[in-house]
Amino acid sequence: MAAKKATAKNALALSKEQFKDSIVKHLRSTLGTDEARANNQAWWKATCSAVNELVFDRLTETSKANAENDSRAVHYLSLEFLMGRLTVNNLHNVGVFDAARDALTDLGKDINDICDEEPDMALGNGGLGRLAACFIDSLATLNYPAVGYGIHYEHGLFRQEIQGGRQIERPDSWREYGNPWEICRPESIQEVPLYGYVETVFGEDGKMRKVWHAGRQIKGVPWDIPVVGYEAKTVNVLRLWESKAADFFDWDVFNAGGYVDSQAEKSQAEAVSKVLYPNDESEQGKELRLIQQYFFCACSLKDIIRRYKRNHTDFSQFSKQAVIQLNDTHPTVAIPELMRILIDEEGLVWDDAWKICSETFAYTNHTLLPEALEKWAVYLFEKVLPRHLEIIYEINRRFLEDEVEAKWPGNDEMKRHLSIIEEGETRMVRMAFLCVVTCFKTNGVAAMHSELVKQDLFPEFCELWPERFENVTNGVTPRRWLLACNEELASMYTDLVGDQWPRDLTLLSKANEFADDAKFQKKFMDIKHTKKVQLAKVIKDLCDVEVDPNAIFDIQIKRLHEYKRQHLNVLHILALYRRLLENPNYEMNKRVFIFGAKAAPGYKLAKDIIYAINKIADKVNNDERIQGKLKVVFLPNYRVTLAEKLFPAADVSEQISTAGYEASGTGNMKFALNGALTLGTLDGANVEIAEEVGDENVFIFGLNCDEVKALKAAGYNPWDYYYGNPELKAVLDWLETDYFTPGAPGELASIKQSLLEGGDPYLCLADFASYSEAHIAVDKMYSDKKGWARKAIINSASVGKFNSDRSIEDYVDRIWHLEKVMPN
Ligand code: KOT
Repeated sequence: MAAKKATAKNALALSKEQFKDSIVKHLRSTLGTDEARANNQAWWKATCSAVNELVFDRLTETSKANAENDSRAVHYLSLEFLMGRLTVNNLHNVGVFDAARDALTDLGKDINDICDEEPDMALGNGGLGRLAACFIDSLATLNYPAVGYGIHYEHGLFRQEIQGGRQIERPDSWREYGNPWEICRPESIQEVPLYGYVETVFGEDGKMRKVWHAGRQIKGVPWDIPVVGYEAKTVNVLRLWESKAADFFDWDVFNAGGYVDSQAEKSQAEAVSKVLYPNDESEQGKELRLIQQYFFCACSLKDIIRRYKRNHTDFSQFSKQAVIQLNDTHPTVAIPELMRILIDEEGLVWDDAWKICSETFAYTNHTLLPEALEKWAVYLFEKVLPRHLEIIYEINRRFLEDEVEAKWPGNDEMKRHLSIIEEGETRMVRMAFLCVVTCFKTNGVAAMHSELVKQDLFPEFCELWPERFENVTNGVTPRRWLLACNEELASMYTDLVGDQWPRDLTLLSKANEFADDAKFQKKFMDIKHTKKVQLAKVIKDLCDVEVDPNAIFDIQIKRLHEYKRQHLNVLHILALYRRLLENPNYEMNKRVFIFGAKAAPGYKLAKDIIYAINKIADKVNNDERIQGKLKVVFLPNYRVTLAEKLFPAADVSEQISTAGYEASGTGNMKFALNGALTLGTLDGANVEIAEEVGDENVFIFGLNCDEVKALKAAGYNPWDYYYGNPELKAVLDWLETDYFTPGAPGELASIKQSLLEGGDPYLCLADFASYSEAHIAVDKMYSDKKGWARKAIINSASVGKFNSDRSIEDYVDRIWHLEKVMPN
């Protein structure tokens, strides 16, 4: 019997024949070509236009329903939305994927080739940006009024090329040839002031007012990306701002004969939305980055207020109508901006403005890493946003003199410790403190992380306001991360539990009843094998490496960072390789270690680790002595589109961060959902995944968070582990030779150095032995085919909790308090 499919129901759905007609019509009337002349790009755009006929209609209905209801809405402010491709996802969510595929087949086209024309919308670095993308998908699916606000970067995250084993960054130009999903809205352009000075003026009533005389003005042009909920009832908007020169500025200069100057003005203004900063979890304090933050916050707030004012004449209902979620501290400047608008422009008194702000903003923390906690030099603020600095000072003064003084009377040390302004050689604004002081809720992104946010990051704030701290465990959208990326497994589940699982992922738990069923196991593992065969082909195409789909596919895909410990994975690979060389009969299942990772362009050690992986891969993959038992693959340009091919093909999911450092992780959820077994530390959401799937179905190793802290407090000495473990010593020493870099000894030495002289800040050496044992357990377990299949099924069937719809419902219950609006 042909497998059933979970197909979104949609009254507007097109039949195959209608879809064909629509595509052909768009080829001709939208793209100015025809079936005979069109290239794949034109076919792709015509397909998108056909879908958009449905999508735009739902978009209009949704905004009409929201306006009529005057409903409370969430505004998700994020500097990053890592959307990936939209075509396949939208076809699924509108419920016309099959019709589109069959229509294209009839027209002589393969839907995969056509959809491959779409560039990734890579407007984010990693986890934080991808989470934002999953969240707006869930908000639309659940019919909540919501707008995502961000920046319309001309260049998203760089494209990674590997040359001679090293990462090279190339510009990403995702909209070079136009993007069929976006709609420009010139009617909603906003002006953004910058620089200048603040004047204190006294009105005729004797009242003091502040006037900010901006030194420059740029404009923000909104581009709307429709966000199609599952079954396309609701289509929300992701509104991205593009910066342009404000008209009157360049015209003034131009008219005065300064054509060249006016061009400089134009390119300065356009620089603001030119490129996404590629630094994941580290801060650089660059002026242009501060301007990016302010630019999109100012545009978004004006947009929110403009919409509010359609139905309201004063601000008394503002915080009832609008909640603004700050995706980490990057949009924090929205706080003083709203204060400024309310006081300076709308004439509210401080206390009323403050009440509105503190009832409107909520803040999500995504990291505990000290280098990622944003601070801005006071002098930069003063230069770019002088009025905002004054407001921040006043927020701080009131906080210290009222709240801190009341709780800890006369304690100047505490005031210094909690001040939003950090004293020192360069005075700094601590953005996270400004968030916690203002926001009515602060949340972490996994249970363990939220505890650490309270205990380690903000303990005193938590003493002051315990009720402000929440947890909302992250989730991922099952539409993209199972339905669209793993059609085979998706239809197996639809056969088993019906077609509602893409909404209610807990329905998959039914599969637990079949975890020991031989037929079910075979079907499940056959699908895994199919996905591994497909991935093997991708690996051959991209890396020219042959891998055996019967081998264990062991995958670590995430940004490259020391705390994520790709180099711990490398040390273990070297240990395995050494065992195989020393003992050709060393018992192990064939294993393919697969990596995908981008390094921040200025992060030297991260780039050295990529180089090491590639050099080790060269050697290992071509060493006949080990008879193909071990392969190492580094897939270039890891991104959402590649991730969609990797998660379904994984046997082992590497989640090996030092305990206490990974806030949540979301890749861990996608792996488990697709039937991979987690090899991980008790960190972030791994803890909750283990809880859901059962300890016996994951491989946990290493120090836990308390042990990490204790070892650090006691004075961790990596040399003890180096001298105490001959195998570890041997692989570290290997890195200093020219074995992997013939004729160039020392090219991989920086890794050893960081782990010994550098003090091994993330305890790779301390966890090495335990990690290595866990790998032996993985290998043993894989030999038991039935035992492994059982565990893979249980993993996939038991992670319903990590549906981002559940995360959104948690946000709604605990923080946003929204009501659903059903468009007609
Ligand atoms: C980046 C810069 C500053 C502050 C935080 C970040 C950040 C955090 N970027 N990505 N993250 C990740 O966010 C994910 C979603 O919550 C988490 O799953 C992951 O653990 C974070 O590392």
